[in-house]
Amino acid sequence: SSSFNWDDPLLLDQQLTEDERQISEAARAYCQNELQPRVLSAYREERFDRNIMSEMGEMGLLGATVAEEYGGAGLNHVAYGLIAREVERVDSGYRSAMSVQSSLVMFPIESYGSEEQKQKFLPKLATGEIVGCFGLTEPDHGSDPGSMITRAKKVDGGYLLTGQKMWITNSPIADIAVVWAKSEAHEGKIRGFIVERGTEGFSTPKIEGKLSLRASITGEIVLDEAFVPEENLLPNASGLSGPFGCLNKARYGIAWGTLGAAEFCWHAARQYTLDRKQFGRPLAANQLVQLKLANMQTEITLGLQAALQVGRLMDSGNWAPEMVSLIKRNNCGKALEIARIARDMHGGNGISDEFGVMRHMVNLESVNTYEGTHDVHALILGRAQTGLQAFC
Ligand code: TGC
Ligand code: FAD
Repeated sequence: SSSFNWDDPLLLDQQLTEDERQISEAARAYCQNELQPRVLSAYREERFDRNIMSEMGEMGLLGATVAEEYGGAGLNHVAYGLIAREVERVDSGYRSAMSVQSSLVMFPIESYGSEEQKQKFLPKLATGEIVGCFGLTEPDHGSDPGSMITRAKKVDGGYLLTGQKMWITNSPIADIAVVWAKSEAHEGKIRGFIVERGTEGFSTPKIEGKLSLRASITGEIVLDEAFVPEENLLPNASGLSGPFGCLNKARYGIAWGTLGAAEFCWHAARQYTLDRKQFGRPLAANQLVQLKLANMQTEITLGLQAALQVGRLMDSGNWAPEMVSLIKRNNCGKALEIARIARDMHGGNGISDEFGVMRHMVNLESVNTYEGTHDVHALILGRAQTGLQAFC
């Protein structure tokens, strides 16, 4: 028998390849050395530091799974997940910025784009020289994006886009936006358009006053007859499967990322209750406290194994979107619960931003909502096992 690692009970580390382990360690070093020291003030000031995109690009953390010929890192899905876990260990907002660039902007251009689009945009997105965003959600159409009203009207040489997108990560600083709209010239089907900054009729007002993901920048996309040339239409995506194809990748990354946040909260709660004495002994000596720590350890360990398994299945091409719904839903929900309990275990100190647990807790509220809410993923799983559609 071998000894028990309290912080890696089922030996996840040993299930990784040497390359995966090295990528994870390099990502952790960057995140702990460069991101962790900045997050407190960024969060207080509700500010996203644009340099982070260039730094991540330099580290090879953007477009991890994108082919090397387009500037990506050509890594597997497990490596991408490990990166998300390290970034979100610091803050879900930083992971959001990374996810959107990698899974929601680079992935669709690589998968659905023309050769010219790939060559024009991917290398610059990979280095962080340009930033992208993904516009699917609208003010009146969130869980039900199929009912979107944003329209593309065919004109000479391209399309005029009109509509509004809401709650768009990175939109105020984005150089390009992948916007999903119903195209009249394509039988009203949803198509993807690359809208470039500087386009007349395209603006991206910032959303202020967020109590969650304050170190990430979020905005709207307003399209008022914004002209998109024909060459910026994504040729190889038609219908909702286009945006959902991207969401599968991003949701998968979130399943790993949220457990990075949960690990931070668990480790913080363990250390805090070991250090803090009440009634003459460490809080960690109490049965109720140990029960909470054991629950955290169990949920995180199981969730990581599930994420690893889905990653391996993605890498072997043997996966289904419902698997991603299962781990996105479970891991977000469990991480949120763990963060809430860690906050409680810190007592009064838990509400101070200096301890980080409440920041993670309120961040995870957003993560539990975006990319398909916790309940929407339950309905996807319910449909998959009953054959009955419960959305409407
Ligand atoms: P439904 O009838 O289920 O499907 C319509 C078409 O889409 C296809 N499809 C998928 N394709 C690939 N992967 C998936 N996961 C897919 N799910 C569905 C499906 O095969 C069908 O294709 P076709 O060719 O037959 O037409 O569509 P529905 O309208 O009934 O959908 C219901 C529901 C609830 C499943 C769906 O609308 C949903 O998932 N809603 C959640 C919306 C969502 O996730 N929005 C995310 C916005 S982006 C974001 O939040 C980014 S945050 C990023 C960050 O900061 O990190
Ligand atoms: P609604 O769909 O109105 O849902 C409200 C509540 O109703 C939820 O609890 C939901 O579970 C429940 N509900 C909905 N339908 C049903 C049903 N049929 N049965 C039972 N319950 C139901 N979108 C993008 O396109 N790009 C981005 O980059 C992006 N970034 C985001 C960043 C942040 C910080 C946030 C908060 C959101 C972001 N989103 C983005 C939007 C996000 O994807 C949506 O908020 C999410 O899909 C939910 O949509 P909604 O907010 O309209 O909620």
